[in-house]
Amino acid sequence: MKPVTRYSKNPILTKADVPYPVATVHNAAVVKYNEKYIMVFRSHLYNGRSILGIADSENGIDFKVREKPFMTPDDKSPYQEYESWSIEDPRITFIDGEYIITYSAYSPHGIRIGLAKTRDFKTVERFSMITEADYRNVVIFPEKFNGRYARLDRPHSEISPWSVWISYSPDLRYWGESKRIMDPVPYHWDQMKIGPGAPPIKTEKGWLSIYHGVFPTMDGSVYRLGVALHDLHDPSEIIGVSDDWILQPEDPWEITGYVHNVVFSCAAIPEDDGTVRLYWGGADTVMCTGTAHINDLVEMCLTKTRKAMGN
Ligand code: BMA
Repeated sequence: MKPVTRYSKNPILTKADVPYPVATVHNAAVVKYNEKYIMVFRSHLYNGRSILGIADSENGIDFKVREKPFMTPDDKSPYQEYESWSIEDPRITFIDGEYIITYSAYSPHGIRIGLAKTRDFKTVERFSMITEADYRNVVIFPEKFNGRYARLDRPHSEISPWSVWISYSPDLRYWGESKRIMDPVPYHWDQMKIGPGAPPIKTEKGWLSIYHGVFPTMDGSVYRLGVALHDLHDPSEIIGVSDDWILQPEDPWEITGYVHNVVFSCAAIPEDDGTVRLYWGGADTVMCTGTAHINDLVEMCLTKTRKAMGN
């Protein structure tokens, strides 16, 4: 069984749909806003650096890109210094009446995570840089735990494996009580590094987290997607991780592109019918979508399970 059914007319968004010059459209955040869908997507400019565009959709599949980019590297202190190269890979969580956007900020000082807020997707305000260098893949849970926000992220390190960590915050600005909670597994599809993908989805059996895993081959790295289930009350506890991936590069636009053999997700939207609509970038070049049954993904975590650490 393939847990994810690809949309038959993928890719759903490409550079041809963007009314200003870009080389790619990929790694997008998608959220529901006023019963519609909004996509905030990454694009490479022709100088190789990335900005964030924005697109609207009635059905989550057909998106219309707005005339102007949504976010570009800031030209004001204190953000300018840390975003001067690029802003990339947004994730969006709706919590406390606001849409919280986290994104990777690239500069000569490394990769930090910026946090910005919007209520209407017309204006957006930067709130804080929430990590030092070098982090990526920050996703914020859509609920608080004992009054505190929680996030998953993935620090880089020369020493330990590139694992998933959790941290907490009273105010979205100051983060702490950081703890490593999930490791890559040697000689498995995600042995080289793992990183949070979409903000976690609440299910009856736990928080479902879609993450990416990377395997090094003689032909470069292969990016796939997997699933993990976190305890509903204590998200630092992982109930189970599916030993099998849920999606790997198979379509031509996932196998070939700017970076070949990549499916990379920053968004998944639970729908009322028990499915989840997944979004992923194909080969760092185009945006794709597909659906899965939430119960199937949860079952994979519970029955094809492996431990989150110590394998
Ligand atoms: C990661 C990030 C992602 C990208 C992926 C595959 O390290 O840079 O933005 O999609 O590599 O190139």
